[in-house]
Amino acid sequence: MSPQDHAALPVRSQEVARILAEAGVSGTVRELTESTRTAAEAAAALGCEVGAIANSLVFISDDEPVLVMTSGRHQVDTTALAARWGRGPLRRATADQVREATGQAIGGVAPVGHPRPLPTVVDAALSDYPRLWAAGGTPRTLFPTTADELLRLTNGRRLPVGP
Ligand code: 5CA
Repeated sequence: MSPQDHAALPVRSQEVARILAEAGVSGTVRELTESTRTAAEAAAALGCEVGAIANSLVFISDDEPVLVMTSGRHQVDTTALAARWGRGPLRRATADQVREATGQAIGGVAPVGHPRPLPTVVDAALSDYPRLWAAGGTPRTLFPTTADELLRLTNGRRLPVGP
């Protein structure tokens, strides 16, 4: 995607696209006409399995925001994940906390592009899919990626997060 194409994206997504390009990621951020605010909507818009949608879920743990890249096929078992991760309890962030931690709105939170890097887990279930889609900074933008790429981009840890 050329810089001109980036300029056509919403400003939050331009920042995500810039970081992906800098990291040598080949997949580009695209804006859909349909809402991709939830995993189900994103999967329907793309015609992919809901499990291949990588949701960027923000939790508060030990008084700091953390990111859990979660397959759309299941929910996070917060008790089990906190134990595996060696952290205090995980509580779902409020909309305001999500905005503060990421600079992005719920439904469009990307794995990157945040004011400060967040401690991150990448759901082991995401490794079941050869191609994933993650949000690109707004509720209508997505980019194609893989579990290994998400681990690299976020400096994250691969852990099971589901029940
Ligand atoms: N664009 C899609 C697919 S990539 C997406 O961003 N999905 S998501 O799961 O990462 O973002 C929606 C999530 O935001 C929901 O799963 C829900 O966990 C969370 N959410 C929705 N409303 C609120 C709220 N009021 N406070 C905190 N979290 C919320």
